[in-house]
Amino acid sequence: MLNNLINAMEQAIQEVRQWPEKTAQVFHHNDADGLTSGAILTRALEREGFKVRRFCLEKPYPAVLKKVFEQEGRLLIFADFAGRIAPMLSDLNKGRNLTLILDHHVAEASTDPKVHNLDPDLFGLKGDRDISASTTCYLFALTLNSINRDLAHIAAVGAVGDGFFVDGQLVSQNRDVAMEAVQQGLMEIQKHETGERYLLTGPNGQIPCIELGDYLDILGGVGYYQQGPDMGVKVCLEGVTPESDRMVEELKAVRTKIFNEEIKRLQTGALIKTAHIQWFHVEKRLFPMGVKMIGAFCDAIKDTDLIDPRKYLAGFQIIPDEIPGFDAITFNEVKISMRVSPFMEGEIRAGRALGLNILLPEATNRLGGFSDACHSLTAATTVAIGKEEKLIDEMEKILKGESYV
Ligand SMILES: [Mn+2]
Repeated sequence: MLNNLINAMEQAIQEVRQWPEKTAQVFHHNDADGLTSGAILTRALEREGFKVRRFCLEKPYPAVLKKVFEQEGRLLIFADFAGRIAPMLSDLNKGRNLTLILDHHVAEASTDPKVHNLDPDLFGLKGDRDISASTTCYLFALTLNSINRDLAHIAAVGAVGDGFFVDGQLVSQNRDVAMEAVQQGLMEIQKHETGERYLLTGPNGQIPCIELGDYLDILGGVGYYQQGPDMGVKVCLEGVTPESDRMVEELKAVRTKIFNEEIKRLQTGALIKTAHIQWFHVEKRLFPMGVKMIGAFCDAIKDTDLIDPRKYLAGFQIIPDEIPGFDAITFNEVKISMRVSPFMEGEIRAGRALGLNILLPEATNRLGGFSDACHSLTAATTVAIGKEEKLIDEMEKILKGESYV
């Protein structure tokens, strides 16, 4: 399993070394796992003499991918997304660019030999348990050159950031990177009653990985349109600085203000309820925070008495027509994020309610929308502006057809 993945990485690396283009374009996600992935790839590729152009994306939007694949002869690397859409990337690429996918979400095989899907999911590993994107990127970096072993602690931060623990601790490849960092004296693992705590050890003392993960999430998510991801990658490679601390504090204040305003709206009638779903629309009011923040806002309210614990929760947000690093892009799309209460979580886990990973992509497909990474308890997709109510209707239709609802 792991051997097959490493073999596939070796093959891809051989092609990378033979490829004439010596600038790597790295497209990575903006959460802690994605930022650590971007940092690991940047450092590892630069060490091999590549010039790295990094682009942080909140999602691999088709409109963005179309632009990316207008190029030819390039070296393109996708990290922490795109595993599932390898067939689509293959269709866009048509053998023209050497493309690598280092994701860990549920994946589909590529159909273009020049698109290497190195998603561990295709090799029998579980991306929501064994291996994060950061650990996948670390394995890639290590396969590239063993000098990159010193990046293990960055991979561990990403793994903790994605929050895939078994009995309170990292497992499999994710745990291996943490143990590697411990051996290098860069990490300490503390046992406690419910599992393990992972502490990064730096020149200025220790930071729990979980805290650093939140810190990176704020830079990448809240600060997405304000160079937060650049600062996040810098923090991964060079550590926390007073400058990054200041940025995080400012971003937190922005988030609190915007969230409080939205909560006020929901308290005064902005939450719409259907048979199984409760939903709201924030239009463009979360800007300049990134569109990941609609999911974060759902998370912030899903356990509160603002919402009905027996219904699915959905929030819509208009996607801004800009992506840092790209020319203007017209999306004309809304993002929907869905979450569930602790009660609904129990129902889904017990198989008595439909998981979001089935419900939302199915309804989105029917409206010609785009699904990327959907999990059973958290999910997000995009549809054209104006189709919001139709999407809710489609989900209701699906739920009414399910015998257990
Ligand atoms: Mn991830």
